Amino acid sequence: MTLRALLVTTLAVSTLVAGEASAHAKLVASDPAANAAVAAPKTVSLTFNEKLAPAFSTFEIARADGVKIPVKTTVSKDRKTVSGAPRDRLAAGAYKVTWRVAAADDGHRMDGVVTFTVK
Ligand SMILES: [Cu+2]
Repeated sequence: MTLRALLVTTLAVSTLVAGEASAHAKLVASDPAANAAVAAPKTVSLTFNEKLAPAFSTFEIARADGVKIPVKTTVSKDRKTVSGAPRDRLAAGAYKVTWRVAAADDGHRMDGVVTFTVK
């Protein structure tokens, strides 16, 4: 291994360790999966790596043109998954799920977006 390669590897490892040290809730899975093209889903669910504070953890679904799809979300018993059923069947097109959650342990808030397409 050259010195340069060693330096790059060391840097990559420290970045990884720093990322894992933060206790923030991270999205680990979603259904539909991010960027997937699927049949109209009956429910949308997002799973995180740690327990959430249910009162501060939810998501919204919007079409590509910004129109929101009514959805009531709930947090699972193990408090790691937020799910909700869109009130109406989702028509073909692109959708954006904008989530906001708070970690149960330290209350830190995180947010993000998952997109998927209905065929
Ligand atoms: Cu935190």
